Amino acid sequence: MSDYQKMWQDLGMDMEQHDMLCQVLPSAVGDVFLSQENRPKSMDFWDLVISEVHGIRPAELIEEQKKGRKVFGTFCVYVPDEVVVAANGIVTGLCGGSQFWVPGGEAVLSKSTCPLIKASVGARLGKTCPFFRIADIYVGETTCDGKKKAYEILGEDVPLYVMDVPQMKRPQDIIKWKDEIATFAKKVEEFTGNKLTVENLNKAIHIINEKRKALARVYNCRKSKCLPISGRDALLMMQISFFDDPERCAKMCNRLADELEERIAKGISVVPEGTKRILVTGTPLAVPNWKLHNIIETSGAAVVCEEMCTGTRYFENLVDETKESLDEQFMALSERYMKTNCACFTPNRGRIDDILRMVEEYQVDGVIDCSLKFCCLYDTEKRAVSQALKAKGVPVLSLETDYTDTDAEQLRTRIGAFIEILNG
Ligand code: BJ8
Repeated sequence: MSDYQKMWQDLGMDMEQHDMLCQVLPSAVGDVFLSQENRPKSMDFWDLVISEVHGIRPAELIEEQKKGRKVFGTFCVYVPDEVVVAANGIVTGLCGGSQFWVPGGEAVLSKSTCPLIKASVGARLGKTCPFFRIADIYVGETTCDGKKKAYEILGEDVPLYVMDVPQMKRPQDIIKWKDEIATFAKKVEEFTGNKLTVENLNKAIHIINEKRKALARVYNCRKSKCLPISGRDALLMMQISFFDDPERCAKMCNRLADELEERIAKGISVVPEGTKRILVTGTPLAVPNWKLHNIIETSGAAVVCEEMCTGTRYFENLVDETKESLDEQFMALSERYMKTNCACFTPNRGRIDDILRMVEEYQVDGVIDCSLKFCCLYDTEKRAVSQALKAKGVPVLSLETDYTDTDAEQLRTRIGAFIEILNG
């Protein structure tokens, strides 16, 4: 990543610390991804992006900023990208997935905060992530308490806007979220200097829907008994989709889906017949958090689906493209986003129904429900998830982990034993 030294310096990054971070990435990419056999050729795009994750896309974002476009950094799949895209803005995900950033977050947050939040704050304060340096504004949201408080710190020296996410899904909550989207749209107009119109919002809705459809095509291929892509590769594609230009993302995912469909037709699988199929559910897996998938897939099973925000919650459900006024469009956005089943809602029966449906659709043999340490929302829902799965006779393993490697052997033992049971 040496070609980007000047860009990182200009961004005011801590070069010494950043060098240390960059040193660990190539070996992690090699170990987790490049060591796999029989990968789809179309993964070359994501291999390139991840190998220069702090270079290629940040350089593009800076070029776009020079043309006057604004970059919005987000932390949650509830923030409607469509509104930003309609105003010619750019959205980039900012959630931190590396242990490298956790101590920096711990310096200012309660230790009993989840690693995703600690890493995100550490990445900002430690000046070691270009995306945090580039974003012109951060968009937070009132999902979990940890995030709410972290935004107060994140917003100390960068513009920050927080969207107030409802806690329930009653009809009045859908209207409340619609109003919240309309208020956000005003902020986006003011910040970008561009007005939202029915036309540009419809175009943006279409762009993001096409991205969702392309991601869904890849996931549909994972439903096949002949498994054409590993869980690790699908996860990498998904993680990078949070940073990429949405139209290129759709193009690349469709290119991958073409190849996967062809593989299925030819009977090309990445795993031997009879390999146990795992659905992973729980908290999101931000880049470069590949620990769980790597352990599962190097223990003899295959991940075929993620019921996560870095998974099905990101692309399921489309926004109605037929609306003819901004008010109707905001309502259509609200209706789609409020179908996302995050554990911050009460009650959250929809997530259980999603998991049971996906077990069928993806021909799943067992479920691994994994939450990040100190995420009490997903940790508490484990009980309901496990009860519902057991009632249907689906084996389930509940786990908790963080970003360190200290529990890797213990996880490997528990996951290995679970797979052994599945193998009967
Ligand atoms: S819609 S899952 S992206 S909030 S793991 S930070 S919940 S303590 S990430 Fe999330 Fe939006 Fe929900 Fe999805 Fe808090 Fe839990 Fe940490 Fe979490």
